[in-house]
Amino acid sequence: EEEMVDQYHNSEMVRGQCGSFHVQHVAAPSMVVWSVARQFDRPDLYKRFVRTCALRAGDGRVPGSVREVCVVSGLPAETSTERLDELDDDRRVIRFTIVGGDHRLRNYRSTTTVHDGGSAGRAVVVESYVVDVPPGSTEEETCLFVDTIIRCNLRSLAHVAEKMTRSSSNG
Ligand code: A8S
Repeated sequence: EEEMVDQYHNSEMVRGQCGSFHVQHVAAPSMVVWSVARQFDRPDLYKRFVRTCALRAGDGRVPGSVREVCVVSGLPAETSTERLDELDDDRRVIRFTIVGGDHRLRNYRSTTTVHDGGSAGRAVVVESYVVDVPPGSTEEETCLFVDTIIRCNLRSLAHVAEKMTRSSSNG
């Protein structure tokens, strides 16, 4: 039964994995939010834990592009190797998989979508992920860790897009 429910609600999650999703409202046009979120080679535009990022394969737009991210000190990791799975400018979808690095997030896959927010100049961002629960950790610990990072990233994305919108309308 549990398996059927899991399968029904999240067809991509298998045993030993956990995942969640977050919704962020933004006071900026979805086009502006997407212009930031779509830049696979520039996660540092809004991800505050990213110190540097370099492309290792592809151009950052073609699926299979690979980026190597170095994160700020004080985290339980230094680097992460991440592959672009999909970048769709029409549907405003970006998906990537973490394929390496000195951290514990094995098989981390995330999907971020940007939507119109219902009224003019407003957007909604949805980010979901699935990741293996590392040996010796619980689902709760794993999700708490990832959720904290994602909430931080989404708030920062909102701030960046809102700031871009204010500065372009104020001249
Ligand atoms: C993202 C999402 C995550 C990034 C995690 C979850 C990470 O960059 C950080 C700390 C870690 O221990 C793992 O969209 C890793 O970037 C901030 C280095 C992968």
